[in-house]
Amino acid sequence: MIDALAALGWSSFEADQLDTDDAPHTPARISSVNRRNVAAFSADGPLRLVADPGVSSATFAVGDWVLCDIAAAHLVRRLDRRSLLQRGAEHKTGQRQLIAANLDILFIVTSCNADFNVARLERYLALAHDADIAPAILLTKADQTDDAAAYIAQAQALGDLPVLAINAKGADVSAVLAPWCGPGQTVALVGSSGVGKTTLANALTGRADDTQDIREDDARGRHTTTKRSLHALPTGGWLIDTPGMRGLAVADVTAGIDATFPEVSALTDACHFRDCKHEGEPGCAVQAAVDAGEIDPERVRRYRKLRAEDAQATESTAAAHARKHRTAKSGKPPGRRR
Ligand SMILES: Nc1nc2c(ncn2[C@@H]2O[C@H](COP(=O)(O)OP(=O)(O)OP(=O)(O)O)[C@@H](O)[C@H]2O)c(=O)[nH]1
Ligand SMILES: [Mg+2]
Repeated sequence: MIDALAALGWSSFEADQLDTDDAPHTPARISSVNRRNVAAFSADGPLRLVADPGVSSATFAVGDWVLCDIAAAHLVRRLDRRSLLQRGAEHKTGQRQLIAANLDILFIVTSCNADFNVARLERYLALAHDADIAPAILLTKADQTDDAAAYIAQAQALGDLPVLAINAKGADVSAVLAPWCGPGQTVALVGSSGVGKTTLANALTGRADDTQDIREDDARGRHTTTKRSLHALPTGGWLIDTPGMRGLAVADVTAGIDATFPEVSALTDACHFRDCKHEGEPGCAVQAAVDAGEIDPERVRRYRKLRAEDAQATESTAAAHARKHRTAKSGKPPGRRR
């Protein structure tokens, strides 16, 4: 039983959360989240589980560990997460969107074509760093460019992390990615639609999930994958495929942004003003480093932009929470005004 759970990625982190009341319940790992139920794997195989009424499916993420009552197909409770990848709310609902839980590695996928965008990669890196998930950048479609080296160099400039240029349809892809896919490891593929996430997932899992050609004119994908899903890898790890993401808002990931731009964030303590925005204030250490040619002004510009967006989103999330709290206290249904 323990071995079968370990094969699902169960570790002492989860085991330590169990107490005697949990004895009748079975651990399971969520493999997909549906509107009314969740699919999961227990040590004995796949299950469908329903949570208590009033507990929204949106509070669960693919990769979550839960305890369940198998006979009743009931999801009893979720265990704490080792890590959680989430992105900022797109419609100012104050609710962040859960992407995947209990990840060890984040494969940030982009292609050696018009999809490649340094600012977007930095957003993914900020989310990964904030969640303490080790990122790696996969540059697909290396077989369709004469200049993979230029893409590799730009990606490698983003930090000390693995950068791999690959042909997702090539025969050697599983062997190249095997070091990140071993027993106990959970890895997720994220990136825009059409970059080859499912092509990679199929190569790694041996499945044959749908993939689709991208548009010729702008290299954009067609949003083929519509659900996040967890799959076993023959190498002993677990892989989460995700739908292509359009927007990637940041919210409440200040530490992640600082970790993504270490050469900039390391200087900010030396600025004269504690709340320096690095926009030309006197005594700004960041500006001084730019003037001395020590750091890249474009990186500073993108750092400032992300920090500003993060601060604004964090503020509006806090305001939305406060509103909800007030509504709950007053007993009035949300959204109704008299
Ligand atoms: N030549 C080549 N084609 C690739 C490579 N990776 C993916 N493709 C092709 O790109 C297209 C899109 O691949 P998908 O795997 O569907 O992309 P996706 O990222 O899963 O897209 P969504 O599900 O929409 O998010 C398919 O036609 C793939 O065959 C690659 O490395 N080289
Ligand atoms: Mg896909």
